[in-house]
Amino acid sequence: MSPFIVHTIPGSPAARAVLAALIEKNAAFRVAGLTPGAHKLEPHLSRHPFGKMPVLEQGGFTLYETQAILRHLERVLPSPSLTPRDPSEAARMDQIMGISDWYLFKGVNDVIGFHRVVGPRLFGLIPDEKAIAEAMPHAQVVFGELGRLLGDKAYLASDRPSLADLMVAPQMDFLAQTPEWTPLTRGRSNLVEWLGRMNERDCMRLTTWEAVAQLARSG
Ligand SMILES: N[C@@H](CCC(=O)N[C@@H](CS)C(=O)NCC(=O)O)C(=O)O
Repeated sequence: MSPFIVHTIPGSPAARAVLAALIEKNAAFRVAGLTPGAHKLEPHLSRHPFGKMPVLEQGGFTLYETQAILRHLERVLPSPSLTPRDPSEAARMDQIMGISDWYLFKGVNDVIGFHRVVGPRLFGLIPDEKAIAEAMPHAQVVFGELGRLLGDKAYLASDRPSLADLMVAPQMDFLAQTPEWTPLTRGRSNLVEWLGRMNERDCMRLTTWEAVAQLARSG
C-alpha cells in the first residue's frame, strides 16, 4: 500500500484527527505542509475547492472532509478498529462526530481557538475579546453536552477510543491552551481527565503543532 499523504498547515485540529487515526492504525504517512494562504491558491484549490484542510491523498485517490477521511481510513485500515461494535455506542460515536463539526468547531473553536491560538500565532493578530465573550454561552452548552455524553466512561463513545475521540481531542487540546478552558471545564473534571488520557496516547503525543511542523519540514 502506498503511503498516505496529508496536506495541511501544521496546527490544524482537523488534520490532527486524520494524523491521529493514521497513527492509531500504524499506517505509513507523510505530511505535505502548506504555508498559511497557500490553502486558498492552486494547486491546493484543485485538491479542495473550498480552500480548507486536511486533504488525504493515496495512490491517486484524493479525499477531503475530515469525517469522510476518517471513515475511509476505517474501511481501508480496519485494524485496530476505531468504531464500537455495539450499535448504540457506534451511534453515539456518529453523534459526537456531528457535534464536533457543527457545534464544537463552529462557534467554539473557530472563534475561541482562532482568536486565542491560531490568529496570534500564524497572523500576529490580537484576540477579539468581544467575539470570545459572545462565544462563551454556546461553548458552555457544547462542553456541558460533551461532559454529559462522556459521563464516567474512559472515552467518548465507549470504553475504547473511537473516531469521535480523535475528532474532539485535537480541538479540546487547542481550547485547553486558552483562559476559557477553566470556566468551560468547571464541574466537568471528567473532560479534563479524558483529555489527559488522550494526550498520553501516541496519536496525540506525536501530532502536536510542533511535531506536525517537523513532519512537514522532513516531507
Ligand atoms: N468540514 C471540513 C472543515 C475543514 C476546516 O475548516 N479546516 C480548517 C482547519 S482545522 C481550515 O481549513 N481552516 C482554514 C480556513 O478556513 O481558511 C472538514 O471537516 O474537513
